[in-house]
Amino acid sequence: MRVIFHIDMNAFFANCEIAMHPQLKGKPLAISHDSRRSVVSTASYEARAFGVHSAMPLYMAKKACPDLVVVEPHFDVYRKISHQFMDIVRSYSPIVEPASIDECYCDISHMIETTREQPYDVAWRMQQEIYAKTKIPCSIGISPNKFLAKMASDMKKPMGITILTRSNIREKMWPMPVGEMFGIGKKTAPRLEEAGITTIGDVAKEENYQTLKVLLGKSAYIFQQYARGRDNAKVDASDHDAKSISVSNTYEYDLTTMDDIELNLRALAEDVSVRMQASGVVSNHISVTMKYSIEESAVRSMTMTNYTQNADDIVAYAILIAQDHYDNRPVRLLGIGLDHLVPAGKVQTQMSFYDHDDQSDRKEDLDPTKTLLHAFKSEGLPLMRAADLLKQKEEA
Ligand code: TTP
Ligand code: MG
Ligand code: MG
Repeated sequence: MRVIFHIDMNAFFANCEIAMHPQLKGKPLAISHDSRRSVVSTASYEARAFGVHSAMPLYMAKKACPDLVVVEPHFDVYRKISHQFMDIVRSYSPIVEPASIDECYCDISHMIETTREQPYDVAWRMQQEIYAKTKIPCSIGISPNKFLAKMASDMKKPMGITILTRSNIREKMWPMPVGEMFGIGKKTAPRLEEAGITTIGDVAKEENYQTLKVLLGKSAYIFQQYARGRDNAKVDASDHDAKSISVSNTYEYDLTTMDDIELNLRALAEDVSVRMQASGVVSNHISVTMKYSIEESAVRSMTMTNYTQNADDIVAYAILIAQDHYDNRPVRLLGIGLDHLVPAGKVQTQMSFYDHDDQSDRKEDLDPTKTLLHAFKSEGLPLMRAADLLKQKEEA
């Protein structure tokens, strides 16, 4: 039987800030721009006790928690800690698949076979080592497959370790609301509930496959398999065959300022970059999705001047596209996609625009879009407005 871990850092951005500034420990924190219309990226568990959570408008968070301490995000720090975290996990088993900036899957089957150590003991050691070296607590799910491991890591936080297998899913997973099933979106959950499928157990036990098919479409079969504790997907760190990688986030509250859109694009760019690095791929073609309502969304794409997997480059282009496209309507979903993926070794990637600068003088709050525009100029490239680039490059 396989042994898969899913490891997810607890309140990641908030705990990174605490690691940098220990005086913040124990305080109710929200990581966000401190402007009236901003949206919270994440909250410390002290702030969550007041109901503050990711994607909540900051003014509501402040109302819920008057002593809230608002901290500006520092993505450079998060990225560094993310790398450190993944390297620690890789020292246990090389089969590691980063899933976002703060989480990864790790297949430790081989290690368990050779050392005969109990999976729980390995998880405990790993968690202690991650905490000792990064100062960030994490939770670990231990399961025979990726889906159950992902569900398990979310069950006990912070510093939780949860074993979830087909022999205990009845007690541990089936009673959970269907909306907490990984992969079920915020719009799908209410539709399932209306049809009487309110728990994960209901998905597992539904005998009328057509009912699920109507609600979940092509994914009905796979979701029922998941709910029954079955998932054959491999932990795969080097998916060279993928043609594209994309990430998106649906926001509970619409994003209403360019500042917030930029902040959230940055978070998405970090995630997509982590995944591209893990797969060893680069791309020169980026798209940004902005969704305004159920019916209305726009996807705009452009070709980048070089192949990259670098988060700063990706976010710079994403912002360029978004700035050009944004027309002040509230945005409910943002997505970034990279396609034309090729193995990193196959193309000559230019240095990141940022590598032109001496890293030691680099300011953390460097504006990526300005840097990109500067790079266009300094490389002698014609400086075009994003609109013009879009007209040229946009795909039919
Ligand atoms: P998560 O792992 O979803 O959340 P978390 O680590 O803050 O909390 P938990 O302990 O429940 O795992 O996301 C990782 C980071 O990604 C999070 O710290 C901030 C960022 N993020 C956003 O910027 N916007 C969002 O809407 C979410 C969900 C996360
Ligand atoms: Mg997390
Ligand atoms: Mg996570």
